[in-house]
Amino acid sequence: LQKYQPYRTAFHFQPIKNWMNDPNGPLFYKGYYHLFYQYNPYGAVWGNIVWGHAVSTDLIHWIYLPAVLIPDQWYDIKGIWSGSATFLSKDNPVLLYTGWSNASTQVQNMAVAANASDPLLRSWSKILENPILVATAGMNSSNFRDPTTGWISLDGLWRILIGSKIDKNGTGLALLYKSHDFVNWELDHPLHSVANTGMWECPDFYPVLINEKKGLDTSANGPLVKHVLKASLDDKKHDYYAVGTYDSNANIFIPENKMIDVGIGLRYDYGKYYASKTFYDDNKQRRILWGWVNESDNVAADIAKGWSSVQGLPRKVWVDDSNPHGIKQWPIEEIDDLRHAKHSKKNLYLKQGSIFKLQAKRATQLDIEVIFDLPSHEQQELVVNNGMAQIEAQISCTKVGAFEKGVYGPFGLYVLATDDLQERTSIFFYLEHSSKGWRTLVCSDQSRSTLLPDVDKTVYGSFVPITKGEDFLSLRVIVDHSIIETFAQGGKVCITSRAYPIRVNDDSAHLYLFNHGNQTIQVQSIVVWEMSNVVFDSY
Ligand code: DQQ
Repeated sequence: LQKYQPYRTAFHFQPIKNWMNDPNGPLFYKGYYHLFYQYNPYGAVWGNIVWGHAVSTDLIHWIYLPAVLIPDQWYDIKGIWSGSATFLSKDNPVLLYTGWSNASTQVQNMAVAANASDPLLRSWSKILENPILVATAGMNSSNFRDPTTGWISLDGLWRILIGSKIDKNGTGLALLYKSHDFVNWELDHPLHSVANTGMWECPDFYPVLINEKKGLDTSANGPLVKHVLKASLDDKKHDYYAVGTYDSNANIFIPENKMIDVGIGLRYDYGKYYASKTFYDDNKQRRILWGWVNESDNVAADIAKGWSSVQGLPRKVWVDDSNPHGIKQWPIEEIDDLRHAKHSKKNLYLKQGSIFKLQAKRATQLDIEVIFDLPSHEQQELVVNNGMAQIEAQISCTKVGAFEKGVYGPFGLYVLATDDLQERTSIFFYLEHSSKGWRTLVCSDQSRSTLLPDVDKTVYGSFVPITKGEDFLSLRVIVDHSIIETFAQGGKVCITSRAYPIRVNDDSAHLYLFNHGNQTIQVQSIVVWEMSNVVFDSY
């Protein structure tokens, strides 16, 4: 391992070393949050996958525990792939996972807590009936994986989803299975499918309350409830979701808007964020989302530094009507406990071309909240964020980031910046004029984030829905060495990015506000907190 590790994070979850990918089976049990994750014990690249394990009482301070599931049976000898946790009863958590078998097929297996009185759930037993679910005639056993958390439907039977693809036309789908005992499963029907979306990995399906931040247990349904269906698109490596209605009598899911269905509509995150999974946190009655954030450097760099990937900060998710057909996401409140030194400013005016340096001692670890006046009160176009709009947003952000100056913007923040701005990652708003009014973009521009050549510097971005009555634009940006998580407009749009500056260290990193647009931009307020380091323990 490299001694000098500037890109390791201070408060994001990552193992001590080696490769990590999808979060698996998150749950809360007897006072502890559990995180399992796809892990390679032998290196910093994907392979030899087991379920790594860590526990925490606050979702921030983690204790590393030994892996819980390792390949030792014919049905999972090539790898313990992704899956989920379900409580069959209060003291009876079980895990479902995909095994990569000796014949290279994907089969579903179950493990039960071997000692339910252990709050750390260190030991799990694979059941004798495994594999409990295999691909049947007409299905492709290479596209059959990632079981969800189970829920109980109106008929009293357990239901789960498994991600799949129908080969001929690349239709991605979530297969619905039913069971009376969680061991014997029968195919019900595909819950949902969308043409040309390819393999659906890691499906997730959960209820949300309309206009309430409170979360719900996975089996909940009723008149005030909507459901979110998420799929991770293998072809695009993005997590797409749709909000809709789940009829738990007929067991069908109807998306609110067919134009922005799963795989062709909204994304959890417009940067790097994949194979995510939610769980219901009984402790604080909220639904929490975990997502995998991979590296943007290269394999050789990962091997040299000895690790690859981090998990995004856990996010609370809910729906609200100011975000048509969408959800909102916000870092869990526990993150706020890491804030210490605070610097704030009010009523700044950013003239055309201005760059304003903000005070922050260690600008490699920051939590920033900034509110701008909405610069134009002319009509805002409510963009339908379908695939086309996403391509347009990406193109506009790339152009603006590189050279374009507009009327309103680009304006925003330079993070992880050197004092000569040779290295900087910019998170900005830009208002683009359209025939229907202004369209507001939020972008994360990595093109100058590092002087290193061999890094993916793709610019990310999305349109932001600005609803009537909103007269501000807001950003929360959390910086942690090599990861930047952006939450725009109260969590309506999220962008996660990675940066590997070589001239920025804890003493030399800077933070700036900037405005390159023609019009002056008013900053109503900006608050910058320096963030503490989290020390992880091993058991
Ligand atoms: N990762 C797992 C699979 C899943 C994929 C293997 C998504 O189960 O489909 O590591 O990243």
